[in-house]
Order: sequence, then structure tokens, then C-alpha cells
Amino acid sequence: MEGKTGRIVSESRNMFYIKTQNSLKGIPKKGSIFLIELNGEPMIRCGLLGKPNSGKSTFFVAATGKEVKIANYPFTTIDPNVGIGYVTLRCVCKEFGVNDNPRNSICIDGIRYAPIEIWDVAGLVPGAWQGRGLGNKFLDDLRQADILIHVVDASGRYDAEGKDLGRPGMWDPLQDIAFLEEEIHRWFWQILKRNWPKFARKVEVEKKDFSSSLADLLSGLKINKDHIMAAIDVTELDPEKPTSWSEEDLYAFAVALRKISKPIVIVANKIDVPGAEDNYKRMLDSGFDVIPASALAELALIRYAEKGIIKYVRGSSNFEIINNNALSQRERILLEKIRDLMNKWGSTGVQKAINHAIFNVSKMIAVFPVEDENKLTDHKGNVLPDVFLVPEGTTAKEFAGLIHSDLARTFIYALDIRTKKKLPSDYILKHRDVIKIFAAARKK
Ligand SMILES: Nc1nc2c(ncn2[C@@H]2O[C@H](COP(=O)(O)OP(=O)(O)OP(=O)(O)O)[C@@H](O)[C@H]2O)c(=O)[nH]1
Ligand SMILES: [Mg+2]
Repeated sequence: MEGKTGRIVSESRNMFYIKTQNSLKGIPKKGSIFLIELNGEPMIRCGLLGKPNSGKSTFFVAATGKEVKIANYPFTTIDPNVGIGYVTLRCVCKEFGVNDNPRNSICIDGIRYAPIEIWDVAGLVPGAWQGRGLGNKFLDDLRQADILIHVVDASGRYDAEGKDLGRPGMWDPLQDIAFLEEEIHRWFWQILKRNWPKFARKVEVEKKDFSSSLADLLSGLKINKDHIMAAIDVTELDPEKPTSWSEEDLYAFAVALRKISKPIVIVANKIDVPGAEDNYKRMLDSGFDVIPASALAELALIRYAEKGIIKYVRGSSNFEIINNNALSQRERILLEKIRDLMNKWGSTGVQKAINHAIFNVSKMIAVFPVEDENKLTDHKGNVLPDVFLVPEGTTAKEFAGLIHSDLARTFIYALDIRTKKKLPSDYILKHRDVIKIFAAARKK
């Protein structure tokens, strides 16, 4: 692509690419067990955002196990941290009565852990879209996110800039939710505004397809044609006359596009702090879809489990102390407080938030492909080797294409391993389907 438009897209792509490579240092490489790569596409990317000191890095470490700096002062994180977290689902191994040996995921006690990429970025302050605080840096770091988790400090102890106000209840976290949405919307709007005059003229003069052209322009933001068409539907703007759109129209379009392409899940973090529960309830009363969580409690459990002091399975509602002697009285009290919290809320909320983001909000489903329909293996003999996360509505043939582009071309039918029924190319996959793809021999 030529000119300013092309430069912006490709620059952001390059920058992102380089960062990903750096940040992924230390994580197993492509092809190893952790990275799901469907036809070269990176795995789902989930961005954590929120004001400074809200607990993003704590959530990140709890979810990924990767050690990064956590501290009680604003802008502890500047460069993004990238790690691998997991969504969890009931594995099909028990149902089929097999001992699996997963390749691209993990199975513990019948729970399958499918990897996703998690990004922890710098704190966001009001006016960031105009360059305040660390400016657009963290927004740029979130360009390739598929979904955003807004980590809110529900304790209300820190102001909009992350400054410690000394005690909980001094700040209204509902303000944080409103400001963050506005920041993101203005960021989108600014990108559109910057490119609009030239883009709109070009679409009209050259009679280009609006959605495809805009998808080209915004591909660096991981926005595709479907997102754009849906945003047009919602706003009822005329895609054939983009030069006639007013600034307000463009803002409405930016808002719709953001909601569709990068949905935000709200986490009421620090729910362990007295007073946070009231704020959480106020968020619910205001109509927000919120998951209460204590990233700190999850992190504590993970650390004790790593040391072999407790047995804890991520996302579960309880834990078991297996080495009581290793604990001081203070630690025992702390752990019992965490247990009370889990009893009350069902879990620490961290895993629940991730699962909610991927399955309920992003509407992904998990599908298990196998090559041998009897042994449920791949050609190397790994039982139930992979689980792939794909968008709801994916057909059997599209799924084949995600595994390998050749497979979509040579697709004959898929076999439902549960029912042994043949599935046609347009069969819409269901969550936890186990399938084998039958394809014609490849022509030379
Ligand atoms: N009580 C409580 N404290 C928490 C929780 N999560 C994080 N914190 C504390 O909040 C402070 C900030 O945590 P960080 O994870 O560094 O926050 P951040 O959002 O990454 O901050 P920046 O990188 O500066 O934007 C630390 O003192 C954490 O221990 C929680 O669930 N409960
Ligand atoms: Mg941080």
C-alpha cells in the first residue's frame, strides 16, 4: 500500500512484530506444546488494561506464571509483558475413557488447558489518546488484541492516575470504567479521523468496496471486513458516501467498531479489600457485566502450590493444604481468608474472567481434531493431541482450512467421533466436538 495510510498500517505491524519476538523470549517456540498456531495465525490475544496500580501485572503473573514486576506505585509496567495463559474446559478424555497426551495444550484431572496469549501493558491515564501519561504507547501495544480485560481497582484506593489515596473507598471505580471506554473510543476515532479524508475520497472516486478497503487500512488493528460490516449495520451509516460522514458519525462508527472488534470484559479486582464488594454491586446495578476477582489471592495460591505446600487447580473453588508444617501461623490465617473468599465468590475469579472473556464474550468454542478415529490419535500416536479455539459458527470445512489450507481444498467430509456420523462441509461445529477430517489425496 502507498502513502500515509499504508505507512501507518505497515509500521504498526512491524513494530508489533518486533515486540512480539522480543517479548516472547523464554516462551517455548512455535510448534512446541504451548503455542497453538492455526494455519500460521497467532493464538487468541487477550490484552489487560486499566489505570496504573489496578493490578494488571498481578493478574498477569497469576494467569501466566511469568514473573514480572508488581509494585504499589504507578507505571511499574512500561514495556508490555507477554505470556501464555489458559482457558479451561472439561476435556473429552474421561468421556471417551482414554488417557490423553496433549501436544498443544495440557490436561490435568480431566480439565483441558488451551493456551492463549496474554498482554500486560502500561497503565492508562485520562487523556492518553492525546499523549498524556505514556501516551498512546500502551494503546499501540494493544492493537493486535482480540479481546480486552479491564482490570478495575474495585477497592477505590487509587485515583485516576494510580496515586495512592491512603485507604479504600476514596475513589469511585465506576468513573474508571467510563473513562477507559472513552479513551479507547477516542483512540479508534483518532486513527479513523487521521485517515478519513483521503480514504473516503478514494472509496468514492475509485468506487472501491468500503468494507474491504477499510479492512486493509485497519488490518494493523486486527479489524476485518466482518467487523466493519457489522459496525455499518449498527450505525446505519452509508458506506457508499463516506465523505458525507460528520465527525459525530465517525465517532459513532469508531465506538461500534471497537465494541465489535475488541470487546471489553470488566474485572472488579481487589475484591478481597473491604468495601470492594459494594463497588462491585454498584457496577452490576449500573448494568455492567463484571467478574469479581482477587488477583492477589490467585497469585498467592499459585505460589504456595508451586512450593508444594498446597494442592490447587487453577480456577477451582477450593485448595488443600498438603504441607501444613511449612506454613507460619500468619500464613495459615491468610490462606483461610483466601478460602473464605473462594467460598463466597466461587473462586478467586482470575480463571473465571479469562474463560468468560474467551467463551462467553469472544464466543469461541474448543474443537478436538484427531487423525485416527478409533485410537483418537494424531499420526504420531498422541491421544487427543490438540484442542483448537475457533469462533462460534465455524464450519467443518473452515476448520479444516484452519488446520491446513490444503485440507480445505481437498475436504470430503468430517466424521463426528462421538456419533460416527458423517458431517458435511457446512456443518457448524459445536463446543467440545471431536472430529476427523477426511480429505482427497493431494494432487501434485
Ligand atoms: N488487596 C489486593 N491488592 C492487589 C490485588 N491485585 C493487585 N494488588 C496490589 O496492587 C498494587 C499494584 O499492582 P500491580 O499488579 O503492579 O498493578 P498494575 O496495574 O500492573 O500497575 P502499573 O504497572 O503501575 O500500571 C500492588 O501493591 C499489588 O499487590 C488484589 O487482588 N487484592
Ligand atoms: Mg503493571
